[in-house]
Amino acid sequence: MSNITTYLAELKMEELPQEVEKELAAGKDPKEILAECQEGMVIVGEKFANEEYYVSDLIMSGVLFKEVAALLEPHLKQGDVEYKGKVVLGTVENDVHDIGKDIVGNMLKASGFEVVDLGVDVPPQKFVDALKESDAKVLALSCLLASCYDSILATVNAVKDSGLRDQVKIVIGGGPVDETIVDYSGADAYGVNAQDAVDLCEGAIK
Ligand code: B12
Repeated sequence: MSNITTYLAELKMEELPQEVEKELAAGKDPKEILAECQEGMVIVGEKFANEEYYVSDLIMSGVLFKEVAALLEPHLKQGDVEYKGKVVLGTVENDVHDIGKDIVGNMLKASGFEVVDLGVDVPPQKFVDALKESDAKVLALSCLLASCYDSILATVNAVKDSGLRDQVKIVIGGGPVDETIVDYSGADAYGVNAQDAVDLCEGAIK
């Protein structure tokens, strides 16, 4: 296991940012660091599920990850990129996880997308209103909780009811989301990381 994964899994508030700075200075790919942090977060989640960690530790892992994401962000920028179009992004209703969503948003922006980020716990109608207002052709939904699959379904249905479904591609992602949730909700595709999100959004606007 990498130092970064271990430090995040063990919530090392001082060692982790120092290690990230050190590895960036040594020329390590920031996307690799991001992937190692995500691995660390999975371990935090497992420790929480095993009752070794508490909600306070989840909160701490969130603070720590955001600190690392801020260190990585300038390194993820890709210079001058071609404008690719608009994406409406948000975490679905009843879910307040925003770390993955923010990383997806930053990567989309770095790749040339204009991102309308609606935040967390977003009701279906708010997504629809934003699609109408922005004329975006892609809707990206983040969902970390199995209890919120119905929020994905409700959002897809709200887009259908608004008459926009034919013009808008809906991509989903976040920890537990997979092909079965695509089938369940009627979304178009899912991705497992922020690079997938970029690839899916690029595919959707073609
Ligand atoms: C940090 C954390 C929290 C923090 C969140 C802080 C924040 N600002 O986001 C806090 C403390 C708020 C929290 C609360 C809760 N949490 Co929580 N949390 C986590 C933890 C440890 C890490 C999540 C994370 O940030 N990962 C790192 C990011 C980078 O990864 P990611 O979100 O998956 O995003 C990546 C990809 O999935 C993808 N992606 C994400 N979105 C999208 C969208 C698209 C379109 C695409 C293509 C890709 C994509 O790209 C991202 C970058 O690579 C996870 C463990 C885990 N395995 O995920 C549990 C976890 C998600 N939480 C869990 C639970 C149960 C809860 C609580 C119910 C706990 C409680 N009893 O109160 C509450 C729910 C609150 C709510 N209503 O939302 C469970 C969910 C179980 C389940 N399957 O339903 C998990 C899995 C822990 C566990 N193993 O039990 N949590």
